[in-house]
Amino acid sequence: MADGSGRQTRVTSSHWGAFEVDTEGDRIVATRPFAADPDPHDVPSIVPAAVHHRSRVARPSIRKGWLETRTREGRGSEDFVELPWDEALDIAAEEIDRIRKTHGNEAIFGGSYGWSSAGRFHHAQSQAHRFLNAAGGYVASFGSYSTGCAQAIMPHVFGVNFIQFLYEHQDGWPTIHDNAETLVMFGGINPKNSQVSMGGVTEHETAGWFEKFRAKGMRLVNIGPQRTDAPEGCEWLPIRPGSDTALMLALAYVLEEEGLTDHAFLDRYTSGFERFRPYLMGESDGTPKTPEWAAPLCEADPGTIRELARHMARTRTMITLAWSLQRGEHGEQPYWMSVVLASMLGQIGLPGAGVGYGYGAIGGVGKPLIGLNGMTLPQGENPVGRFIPVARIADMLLNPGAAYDFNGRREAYPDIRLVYWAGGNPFHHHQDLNRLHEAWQRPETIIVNEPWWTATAKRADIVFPATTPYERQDIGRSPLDDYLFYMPALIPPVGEARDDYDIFAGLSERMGISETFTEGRTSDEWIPLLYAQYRENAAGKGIEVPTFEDLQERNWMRLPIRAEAPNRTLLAPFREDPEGAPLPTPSGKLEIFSEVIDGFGYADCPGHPVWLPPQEWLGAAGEHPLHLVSPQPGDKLHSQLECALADIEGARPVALAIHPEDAAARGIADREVVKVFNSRGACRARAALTGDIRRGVVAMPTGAWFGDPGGNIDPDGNPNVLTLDVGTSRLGQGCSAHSALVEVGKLEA
Ligand SMILES: Nc1nc2c(c(=O)[nH]1)N[C@H]1C(S)=C(S)[C@@H](COP(=O)(O)OP(=O)(O)OC[C@H]3O[C@@H](n4cnc5c(=O)[nH]c(N)nc54)[C@H](O)[C@@H]3O)O[C@H]1N2
Ligand SMILES: Nc1nc2c(c(=O)[nH]1)N[C@H]1C(S)=C(S)[C@@H](COP(=O)(O)OP(=O)(O)OC[C@H]3O[C@@H](n4cnc5c(=O)[nH]c(N)nc54)[C@H](O)[C@@H]3O)O[C@H]1N2
Ligand SMILES: [Mo]
Repeated sequence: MADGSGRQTRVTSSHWGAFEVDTEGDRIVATRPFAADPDPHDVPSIVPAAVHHRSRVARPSIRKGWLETRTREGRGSEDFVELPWDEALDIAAEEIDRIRKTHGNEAIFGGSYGWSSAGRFHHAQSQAHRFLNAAGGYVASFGSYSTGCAQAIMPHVFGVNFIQFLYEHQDGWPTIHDNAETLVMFGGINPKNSQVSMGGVTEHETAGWFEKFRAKGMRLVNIGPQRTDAPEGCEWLPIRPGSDTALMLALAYVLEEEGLTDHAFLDRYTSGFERFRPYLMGESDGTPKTPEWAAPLCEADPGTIRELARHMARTRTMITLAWSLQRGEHGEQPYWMSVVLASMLGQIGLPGAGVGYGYGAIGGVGKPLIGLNGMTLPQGENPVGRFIPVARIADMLLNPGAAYDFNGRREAYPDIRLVYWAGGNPFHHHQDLNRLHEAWQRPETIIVNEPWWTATAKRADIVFPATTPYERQDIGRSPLDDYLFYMPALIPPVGEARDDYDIFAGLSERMGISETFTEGRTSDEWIPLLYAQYRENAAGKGIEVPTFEDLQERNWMRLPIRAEAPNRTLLAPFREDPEGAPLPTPSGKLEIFSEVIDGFGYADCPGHPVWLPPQEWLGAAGEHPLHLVSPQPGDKLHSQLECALADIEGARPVALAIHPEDAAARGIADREVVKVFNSRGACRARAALTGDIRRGVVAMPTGAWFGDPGGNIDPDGNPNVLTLDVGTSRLGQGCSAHSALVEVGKLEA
């Protein structure tokens, strides 16, 4: 709507939900919550300051030393030279051509991991992949930082890919509400994290469901290092991070010891319990996994463990695991063991019972919706066909040609000469950033499309300024949400920014691959075309969506796709008829023992779930005695919008939650700026004393922009200067961000 003052208000969508935006001329001036959101949050309020921030990349920029002599030296410290678009595109196209002709396309790393922005067409990572495919392919990456480890292990257990499991098996909130009596939440369920969803979540419901759970008298148990990982009013069992498998084993032991195991379920629906049981009971290794055995490992009282096991067996119980549990060393084990525990309870496949993953991790999990496909820009074929597990990037760059294991395959790391990144911030998301900084010196050329001068952009050789979603039109839609948005171009591009599509179109033209990349279309021609396909798909499912022009006019609409019944297409039919609807596993059943995994011969992930302590956890604490967890930030998405948040007086360095007794032992006062350190690095943080974190654990959110390389102290507090860069195991090779030991001390010390 326009009013007399020239101010306009429209709605747009983002990963953190829809919001109203006021513009005046070429500026965003204010934002307001979207009216239909029952639980909006204030992330959008920082958008105006971030979009017009001084840290926007104004013009195409090439690092001075690279421009002059193509030297790799100076990444992260040297100045950039601004160039006109044509010149910069000529240089970049020539360089990509040189690399692919000299070294082949397997010398190009284009995994380009990252969340980019919401909006179906201008999804930067998809654009980068389509471009690199048109150019002859690239080395890709498997899985996500979010769930890479689960994506590798869980198909062995359930037979389907993990993402499909999340959305096709897991019960919706209404089913849990109507049926579950007990919710046992490993790592909690945090409404703060469900503010966010890939592509946007419009109605934030998680907090509301917990109010209903409490009103109904459900027993809600939060198991993990922070009380605040679950809404208020939940019981809290503050176990050590990384010890969940030990606790689950002890719960399983009690079931078996007290005759509470559902053996009929195990016989009918699972395979391999007889191979697991001797381990559980200690017959194979001399160590029965009793509550007394687990007590010192997870620091939970044996009586509490026994009581919880009996209660879980007596009531309809849903076990949930945060994704964080598999972002730690041996993250495969709690995920696999949770299936064994739920199987022993015998409730898998019943409504509101069994096991589920990532409720609360992102807003869409638990929303029962009818799936609607479409609105995806085709990415073409990747002729290279090589990939690395996503979190193994530093290993790859540091060790070209070296062999590594992944999920039964033995591969060699490719020799990467050129890295192209669009829509991600590896100097936010990767572990042990000082190590990544070293690895990052190896490629000949690094090209980054970015709206802002992030730590990654600053470490590139060529930086192309990209638009933000507020500067281009798009369609906002997520398969996990029941709203549809026309996202208008609210303001013109800031500085000389261009859409990723136009950047890649410009490169394609110069490389003679324009026809493959653009197919002769501009983005304004692609968007209505993809939308029309989506509309047709929806019509096929009996769902009417407006024409593109109508949607432009309406700005947004609610889709009638709430499913009445839960989306339980996998395990409910299996429970009903295990022979007729077997699981696509080798045994057709839930695999408690996996012959396939056993056949890999991995000591760090054997044929059934086992307790394997991480190399860094409280059970191994020495010189660095505190366990650092680095959860997702509540004030933003990852490192996005950080530039403007960091401007707020007193907001940086970021808060470090620490128990008052741990603080007192170090003479640290509340709000004091401290140094957090280990042998990998050091950063500043502001101590936040709280009894809501267990002793011995400190928590620091991700997302502060990484500052100085090398031995210096990172000023704003990026926890990834401290985290451990190892794979979860040879099976999953996921990221191990949550397994890290640190010490906290006075800043001047
Ligand atoms: N220690 C620790 N580390 C972690 C985690 C943890 O739990 N602990 N979690 C991990 C997880 S789960 C994840 S998913 C990752 C997230 O890591 P990332 O997804 O890499 O983080 P973002 O900050 O979202 O990075 C997106 C980047 O894309 C840019 N961008 C946005 N829109 C556009 C666009 O239209 N075009 C272009 N070219 N760029 C755009 C943004 O400015 C930003 O720099 O972090 C991981 N890192
Ligand atoms: N506001 C906001 N929400 C987000 C994001 C964001 O950046 N901002 N990012 C989104 C993304 S990409 C993802 S993948 C999800 C991630 O969702 P999750 O993986 O669920 O989230 P985390 O915040 O990493 O961790 C949740 C909690 O797990 C606990 N924890 C850590 N290690 C352990 C352990 O070993 N055992 C137990 N029991 N608990 C442990 C920590 O106390 C932590 O607070 O969040 C999404 N939601
Ligand atoms: Mo993630």
